[in-house]
Amino acid sequence: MCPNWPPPPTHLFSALPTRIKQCARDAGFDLCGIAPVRDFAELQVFPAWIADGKHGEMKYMQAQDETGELKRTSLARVAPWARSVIVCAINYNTAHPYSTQAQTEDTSRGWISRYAWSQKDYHDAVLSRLKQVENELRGLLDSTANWPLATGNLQFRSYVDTGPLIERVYAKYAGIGWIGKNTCIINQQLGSWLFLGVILTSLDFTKDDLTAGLPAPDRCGTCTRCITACPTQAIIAPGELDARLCISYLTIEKRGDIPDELRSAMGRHVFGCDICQDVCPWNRKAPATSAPEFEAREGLVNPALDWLADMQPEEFRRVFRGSPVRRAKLSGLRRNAVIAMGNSGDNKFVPTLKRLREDSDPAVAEHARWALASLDRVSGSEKIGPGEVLGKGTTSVVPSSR
Ligand code: B12
Ligand code: SF4
Ligand code: SF4
Repeated sequence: MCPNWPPPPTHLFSALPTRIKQCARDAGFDLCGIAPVRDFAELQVFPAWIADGKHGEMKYMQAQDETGELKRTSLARVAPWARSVIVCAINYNTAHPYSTQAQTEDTSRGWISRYAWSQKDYHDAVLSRLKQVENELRGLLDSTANWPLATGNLQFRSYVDTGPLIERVYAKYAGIGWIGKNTCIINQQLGSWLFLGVILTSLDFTKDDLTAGLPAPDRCGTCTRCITACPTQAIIAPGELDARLCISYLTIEKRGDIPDELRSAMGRHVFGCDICQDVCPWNRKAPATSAPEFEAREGLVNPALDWLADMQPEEFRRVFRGSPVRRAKLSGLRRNAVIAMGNSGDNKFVPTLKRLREDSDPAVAEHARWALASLDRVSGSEKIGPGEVLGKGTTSVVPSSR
């Protein structure tokens, strides 16, 4: 807020956090809180995380300001006008089994993570709701008599993922939930199937709203289920993830080759990973969402691996129009499906994989060769080279946590 402008009337200002939370509820959010802009202690570990290369190929995480500092370490530097961050969260859980439950044992099918089944990409679904909150807030302030502050002088900026901030740290200090050992924000009532969205604002609540900046208490206690269940040991310490090892990163962000030593542990995950949330006790009774955009698209819960591995560009565009799965690109999705075939222990995929090892996409071809060798290892004496004898072996090599 411009320092020369008078502050808004006290009665409006003290009521504002409640009004904002009401606007968020009206827009369909399940949770809303307000955090002050601060250089919180959790942000101080970020430079070392980047210096160690734990962000892998996600170059945007390294973005720096003109002084050479990492943008994400200090919102105060990159958005000096911002005083508070309104954090909104929406439940995306749908009533389908978890990846760790027995229903996924059909070895011819893979796993797309829960957040990506949706009818609509969460970036759009959450951003449109944030804009609604922003507009209602502007309207509310505009219509307030006796406060000559045109809302043009107030600043708001809404982000879903793309802002120069680590949303989970602000969510913690807005009271949305605690940062679990799996690094996810967990709410005591709703669990962790939450999307976050933030509105940076020049409104300064720190003096007026005593609840601003109060973190939700950590309720992980002595539990370490997520750390133990992670098939790639990507959670290297409580609250610390090496993204390069995370199946979510490997299947969504990583282009080209997946490191050989990680492929087996990826099981049949073809896009994202839910294991460290599936095993979390706080998700045992997680309620289902009422937002229609997050209902699952047909065919995406436990998708057939041969369907994905053979998908053509036209079908990919049609099936995944407006879906977060587009992020992996067709090449990445087919590569992931081929790895999953290699991990299925199911020899029925051998003919498909033999065809795909000659695929014009080098990533698909290379991983198909690996998958054939992997099936060969699992089926023991059964041969799959030229002149092979195909057996019926179906030993499962999915992660033990499934
Ligand atoms: C890059 C990214 C990823 C990367 C890296 C994830 C990661 N943990 O860093 C990959 C591709 C692996 C990923 C995966 C997923 N992601 Co993601 N991702 C992001 C993104 C864009 C940036 C996150 C980031 O800055 N990471 C950098 C690291 C260093 O930060 P951090 O893990 O948040 O760590 C902080 C805390 O852990 C804190 N901390 C907490 N406890 C402790 C304890 C100690 C001792 C210390 C020192 C520090 C500390 O310190 C860190 C800050 O420096 C955010 C959106 C955003 N702009 O924030 C979404 C976001 C975090 N992702 C989200 C989701 C849904 C997922 C997946 C569930 C998707 C899926 N099913 O596959 C998985 C979850 C995997 C996991 N266990 O984290 C949601 C999380 C919602 C929630 N409930 O928490 C977000 C917020 C997107 C959104 N707008 O809703 N993601
Ligand atoms: S998302 Fe999967 S791979 Fe990544 S930390 Fe969680 S369990 Fe491990
Ligand atoms: S599984 Fe246990 S340790 Fe991991 S986030 Fe959930 S409560 Fe915390």
